[in-house]
Amino acid sequence: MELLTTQVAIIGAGPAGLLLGQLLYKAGIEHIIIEQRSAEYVASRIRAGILEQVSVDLLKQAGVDQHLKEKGLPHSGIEILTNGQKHRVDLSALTGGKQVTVYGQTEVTKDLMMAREAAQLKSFYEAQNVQVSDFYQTPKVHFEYQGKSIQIECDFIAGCDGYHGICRASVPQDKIKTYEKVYPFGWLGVLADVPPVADELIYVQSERGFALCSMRSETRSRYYLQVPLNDRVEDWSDERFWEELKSRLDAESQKKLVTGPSIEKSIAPLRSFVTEPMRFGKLFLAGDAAHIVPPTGAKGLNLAASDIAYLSSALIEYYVEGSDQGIQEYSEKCLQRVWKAERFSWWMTHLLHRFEIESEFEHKIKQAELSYILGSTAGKTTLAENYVGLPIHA
Ligand code: RFL
Ligand code: PHB
Repeated sequence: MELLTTQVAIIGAGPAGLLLGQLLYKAGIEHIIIEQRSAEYVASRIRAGILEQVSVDLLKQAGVDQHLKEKGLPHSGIEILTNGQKHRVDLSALTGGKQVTVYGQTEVTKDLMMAREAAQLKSFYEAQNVQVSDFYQTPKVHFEYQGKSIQIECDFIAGCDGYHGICRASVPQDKIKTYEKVYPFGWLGVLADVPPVADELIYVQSERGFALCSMRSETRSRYYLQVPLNDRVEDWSDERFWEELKSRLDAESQKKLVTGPSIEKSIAPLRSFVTEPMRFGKLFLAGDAAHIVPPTGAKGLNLAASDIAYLSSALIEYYVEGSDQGIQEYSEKCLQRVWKAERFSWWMTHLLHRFEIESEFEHKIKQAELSYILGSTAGKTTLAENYVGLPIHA
């Protein structure tokens, strides 16, 4: 068995793990990343598309904002379509000038991977049987790599291994509490090289269900449809997808919609999930390993980034200033922000989707709520404030 030592072992090379690695490297803290999939697989996953300013700032701090500055599309508003009418939520005007940036998670991941390669930082991709142990005393990570058995001894383990990872699963049952809500539908996502239907994102509430018109660039669109949970991708030809999307849009957007062959199509179930606490001795959970939000509020990737903001500064404080205050406070600080993003994501999901089980009364109340929100500056402000992202050190 090969024995290695490092300061921080990071499990998972998604955006959370890669961003943490880059911030630690910048601060001169030694770390190793262990990832179970191949680099190509990780780089090709199509997921989130909206970055809050907090996430953009963090990527800048990590020194990986070159492409983001060139290719990211700043957006100062979103549209909400209900009852065949579009209503603009002017994010900037309602939040004192804040905006969001359209920049795909795939690009964030690639930028971070390139920076990592340039700095020749140590990563093990395609690691098998990854296990973490002894994290209340002397943390260790074990795995197999290219037929060899490897053990890493470290000061801390960062569990950035997503919802299905092994870090959360390694915590003793009596030390962890989880909260969960599963929604009775999924999102069918399509990526296509066609110009977006509008300059801004359109969140669609319709009698046929939710839809979202998003984008990756001026020539690449990302569209989503609310679909029943048991639908399969094979049930949805491109033709059926475009027809259904069109039927949920307003007359102007129907005319403007440009269709074309899909280059990716997938169905994701919607879930709300929170783990408490987020630190177990010297094991930290961050990102999807600790919490999941339904994508309606565009918060998943941004929450992963804010966890990493807290975790990187806690570790820097520990190694550079010799203080463990940030480590002690990590879980509480993260969870305060996590629960607010959970609430917002749940609320947006509830407000904009069609629930088969809701009564006619509940449906009417929901329409009234949406109508109130969109007709009131106070209502729109609460939406805008949450959408652009709550402050990180509040
Ligand atoms: P990730 O991106 O899941 O990365 C975790 C990494 O850990 C690896 N891993 C392991 N490595 C070693 N050993 C093990 N035992 C391991 N088990 C797992 C995995 O291979 C992976 O590389 O988590 P991270 O870094 O916390 O980042 C979070 C974001 O990816 C996530 O919040 C968002 O993508 C959520 N999400 C979306 N968010 C949005 O804001 N908008 C979206 O449109 C959106 N679409 C999505 C999504 C998440 C999806 N998932 C998780 C199914 C669509 C999908 C399909
Ligand atoms: C996306 O572009 O993938 C996207 C945008 C906004 C959301 C969810 C997904 O709320």
